[in-house]
Amino acid sequence: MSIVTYIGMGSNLGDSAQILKEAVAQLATLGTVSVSRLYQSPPMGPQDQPNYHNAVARLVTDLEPLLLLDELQRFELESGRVRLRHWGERTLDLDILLYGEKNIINDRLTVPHIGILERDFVVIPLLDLDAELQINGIALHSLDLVQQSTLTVLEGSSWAQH
Ligand code: A4P
Ligand code: MG
Repeated sequence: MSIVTYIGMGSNLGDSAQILKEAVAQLATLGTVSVSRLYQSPPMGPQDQPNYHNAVARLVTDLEPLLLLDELQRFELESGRVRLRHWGERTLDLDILLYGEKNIINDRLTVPHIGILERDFVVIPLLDLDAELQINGIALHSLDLVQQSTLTVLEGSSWAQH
C-alpha cells in the first residue's frame, strides 16, 4: 500500500547541491518524488562546520519503514558518505521525517524524527510541500520558528530536475 513519506536531506561537505540532486534521483527509484525548494542553513550543533544545504522530499512509496531506512542508508554510503561527529559535518544525511501518520519507536527508527518541530531547516521545506501539514495535531505554519527562520532560499522547487 502506498504511503506518503517525507525525507529530510542535508549536506555540508563536498558539492552539496550536486549530492542532493543525486539523492533525489535515488529516491525516485523508490516511488513518486517531489521536492521542496533548496535552502542554505546555518549549522545546528558544532558551529565550526560549514553551512548546510537542506531540502525535503515527499516520497510516495510501498516500502515498509525499515526497508525504506535500509535504502536511505545505502544511498548515504553510495554518496561516499563521510560523517565525522554527532551533529557534525557530513556529505549526505537522509532522515525519515514522517511515514504517513505512523508513530514508530524501535532500535533503528524514531518517527516522527526527533526534534522535527524545533528545526527550521525541516519545518520550512515541509511547508513548501504541504502548507497545511500537521504533526501530532500541531499545524507547522503556526510555529514561531517559521517567522524567525534562519534559512536562505538557494533555488526554487525545480532545482533537482537537471
Ligand atoms: N534513526 C532513528 N530514527 C531515524 C529516522 N527517523 N530517520 C537512526 C533516519 N534515521 C533514524 O543516524 C544515526 C541513526 O539514527 C541511524 O543509524 C538510524 O538507525 P546518523 O545520521 O548516522 O547520526 P547522527 O549524525 O548521530 O545524527 P542524526 O540523528 O542524523 O543527526 P540529525 O539530528 O539528523 O542532525 N544543521 C543544519 N543546519 N542542517 C542539518 O541538516 N543536520 C545535523 C544532523 C546537524 N546539524 C544540522 C543538520
Ligand atoms: Mg541521519
